[in-house]
Amino acid sequence: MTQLIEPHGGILCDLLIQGEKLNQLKKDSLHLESLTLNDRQLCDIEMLLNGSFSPLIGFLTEADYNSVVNNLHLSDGNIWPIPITLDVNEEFSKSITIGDKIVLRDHEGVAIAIMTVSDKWTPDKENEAELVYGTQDIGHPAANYLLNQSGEVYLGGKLDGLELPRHYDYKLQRHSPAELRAQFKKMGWTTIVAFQTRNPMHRAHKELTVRAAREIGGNLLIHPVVGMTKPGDVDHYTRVRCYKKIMEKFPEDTAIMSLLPLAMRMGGPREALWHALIRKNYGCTHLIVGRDHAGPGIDSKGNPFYGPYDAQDMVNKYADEIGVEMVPFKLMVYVEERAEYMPIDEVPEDLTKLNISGTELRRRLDQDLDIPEWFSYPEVVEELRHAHPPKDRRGFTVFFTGLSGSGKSTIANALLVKFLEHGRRRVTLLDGDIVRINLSSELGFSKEHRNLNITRIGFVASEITKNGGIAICAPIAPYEAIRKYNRELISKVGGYIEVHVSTPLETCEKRDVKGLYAKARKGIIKGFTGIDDPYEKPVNPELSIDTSNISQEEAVQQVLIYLENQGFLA
Ligand code: PPS
Repeated sequence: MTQLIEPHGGILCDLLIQGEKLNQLKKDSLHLESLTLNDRQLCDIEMLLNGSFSPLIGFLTEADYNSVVNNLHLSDGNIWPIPITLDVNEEFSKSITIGDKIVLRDHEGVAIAIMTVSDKWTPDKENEAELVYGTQDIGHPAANYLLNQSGEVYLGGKLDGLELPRHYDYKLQRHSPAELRAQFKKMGWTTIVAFQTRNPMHRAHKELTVRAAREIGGNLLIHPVVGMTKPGDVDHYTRVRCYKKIMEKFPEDTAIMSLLPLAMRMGGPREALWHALIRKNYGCTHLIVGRDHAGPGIDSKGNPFYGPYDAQDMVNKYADEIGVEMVPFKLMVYVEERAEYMPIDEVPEDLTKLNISGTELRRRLDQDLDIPEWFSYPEVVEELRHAHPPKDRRGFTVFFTGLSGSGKSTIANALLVKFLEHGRRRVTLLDGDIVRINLSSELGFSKEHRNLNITRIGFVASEITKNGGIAICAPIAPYEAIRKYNRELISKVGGYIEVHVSTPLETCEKRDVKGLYAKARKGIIKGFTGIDDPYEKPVNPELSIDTSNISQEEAVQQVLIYLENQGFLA
């Protein structure tokens, strides 16, 4: 490890090994036990290796972990609020003995670092969730990771970096702390305020960052997180395109942008402190801390996880130790009569304050409504409209489920024809029979095979939906759990409409178009849905259609009316 000591920013660790030693370590790594890091661990290791997490020199040891969780400090007394731990499953942990070296790899198998394991322990995760995030509610992304996704055992130890995780996007906008410090030095910047963000920036953000820079008489670092943010956030590609447009609005040579590969925890007060330490490592002297900084919103009971100013209070409390000053964020509002932005607390009573919330912005994008120029720049809005087209141009899946002979395929085919007639949308039909020929020809009708069949349909439908198309699916899909899995997968990328074709078994059996019910009754076909294999009724379908007494046209009409009412059709 090398250490760089600069006038501000303090000690910077660089864990990347160079020269002959690197070649030797790469050779050694071939014979070591390997661990493939998950997305969050990859973000963490990049921040460790490039010095963003200085003074850490590896994943926390047990003593440091306990000290961080309980006291917000490492065992040597340095302030550090968030546990940076390497969680592994029990089986892997059993193959590791203290003193072992293991090689940590990315998803493609590239060796990123060698870790010398000095500690191995089973953490009390509930305690960690309570003390670090103040909650065990799994609506909190970090508590959820901790309690539901992370491995049972933590490994601690120092790292020898072989190479940084690779990025292929926005390479010129990514900097290590040392690179950014060097850049500041080259430009002669000595007082720098960082703006942390995980959202697109609009005029209010530009005004507030310019004010912050003016207040401290310094320059500005726009420092967006492009590692992991809150699930459901605008993707980082879209955000970076927006940030690039915003950067053109700052007075020349006053502000730069750099992308931060941090995996946020949404940890409110502790996270704000962490953000400050990270920015110090990047050579900043100040950090803007807003209302509810890094807050994850509300818990499952509808209460906010943190108070609006808890983060500011926490940064204030440790102001002497962190080496970075806070610039408290004032909510900026547009004052109509003055045609300018002002901090909300400075606006005279009789003037009109305007603001557009995130929810309202999404509604306007959904419905292709006006987004006023006082709120955002047309170039930024154009990027957002491109990434978030109005609902009637977004992809969606109509997922029919029901017994054999219930009429799913008939309605699905008729719906397909309606879209083709209209001719403005790309549409794919994934009927049960079509899928069983083309995607799932080797599968039978055991529970395992049916679930595999349905997840394949869900995967294809999610890809179609993600790319703005319409997927119409019509398998029996008899089990609720797997339907739920598909719903969650597809809802992340577009619309999802489950249609239960609820025609009763007696009617389906009477129809017996393929003669399969008769065979099932005689025991010639085994495990037939509705006869000797269950059909679990959908718990909360968007629509239920019983085709016993209605025509095919009427059934399709019901689906089209629903889609129209929900804004899916132009
Ligand atoms: S599943 O359960 O969703 O994977 O089924 P799916 O892919 O939709 O396939 C259902 C069609 O296969 C025929 N078939 C059976 N259905 C149910 N149970 C058993 N054991 C079975 N064996 C064959 C049946 O014709 C179904 O077609 P549809 O179009 O639904 O009538």
